[in-house]
Amino acid sequence: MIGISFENFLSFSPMAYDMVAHVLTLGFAVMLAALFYFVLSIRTVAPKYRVSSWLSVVVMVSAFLILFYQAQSWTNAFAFNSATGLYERAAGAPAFSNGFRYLNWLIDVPMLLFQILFVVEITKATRQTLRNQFFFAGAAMIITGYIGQFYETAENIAPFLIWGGSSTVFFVWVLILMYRLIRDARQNLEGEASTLMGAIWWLFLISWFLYPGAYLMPVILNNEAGVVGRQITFTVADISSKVIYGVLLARVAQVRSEQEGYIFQNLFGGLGTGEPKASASAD
Ligand code: RET
Repeated sequence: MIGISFENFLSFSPMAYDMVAHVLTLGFAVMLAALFYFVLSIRTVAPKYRVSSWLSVVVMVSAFLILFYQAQSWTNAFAFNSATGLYERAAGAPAFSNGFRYLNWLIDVPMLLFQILFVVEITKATRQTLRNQFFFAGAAMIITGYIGQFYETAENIAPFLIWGGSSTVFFVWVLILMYRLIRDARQNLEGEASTLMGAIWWLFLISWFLYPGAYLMPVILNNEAGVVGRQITFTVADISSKVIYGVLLARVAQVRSEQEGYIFQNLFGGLGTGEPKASASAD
C-alpha cells in the first residue's frame, strides 16, 4: 500500500507501545525545556552571535509542536484489545504517520545549517554562498526523502530506494559543505572554541546519519522491535542534532564572547561569568 507507514500494519505488546509513547513524550519535553535554555542564555553571548540562539528558538518551537502532535498521533492510532492483549489499529482513527517529521525538518534543517554560519568567522560573501547551498541541498534532501517514505510499504519498493538514493546525494553535498566549513573555521579559532568545533563536527556527522537509518527501518527490521527502534532513533537524533548541537554552538559563542572581552549581566542584574578577570584579557 502506498502512503501508509509500516507501523500501521503491526500490533504491539503493551511494552513496545509504551516505549514508543514514552520516547515520543521525552522528545517534545526536551524541546520545551531547551527552548527555555536558549531564551534565557541569550544574553551570555555578544550580540553578533545571538542570531544562532534565536535560530535554536525557532527550531525548538517548531520541533515541540510537531513532536507533540507525533505523540498524539501514536496514542490515537492504536487501541488496546483485551482479547489479544495487544495494541491494535483503532477502527476509524487516522493512521500513524512519520510524514509530519519530514515537514518539520524542512524548517529545522535549513535553520540548523544557518546557525553555525553566525558563530564562525567568514566573509559576508562566503556566508551568502553557503547559506544558499545549505538551503537548496537541505530542502532537496528532505523533499526527496519525504516523497520516498510514502513508498515504504509499497509492493514494489523501488521508488522508496530511488527517492532515498536521490536524497542521499544531497545529504553528501551537505556533509561536504559542513566538513569544509568546520575545517576552515577551526583555523581561526583558539583553545576551547576550536575543540568544541571539532566535537560539533562529530556530533553533526553521527546524529544526521541516524535519520537515513530510521528511514530504512521497515526494510531492516519489519517488526515491533523495528518500530520501537525507529522512534528511539528519531528521538536520539532529534535531541542530538537540535538541542546538543545548539548548546555546543552557544558554548562556542560564549567562549568567543569571553575571549573578545564581552561582559554580560545575569538575570538578577549582577555580572555573569563574562565578568572581566585579570586572566580573561590575557587569553
Ligand atoms: C532521508 C531520506 C533517506 C536518505 C537520507 C535522508 C536524510 C535525512 C536527514 C535528516 C536530518 C534531519 C534533521 C532534523 C532536525 O531537525 C530524508 C531520511 C540521507 C539527514 C537534522
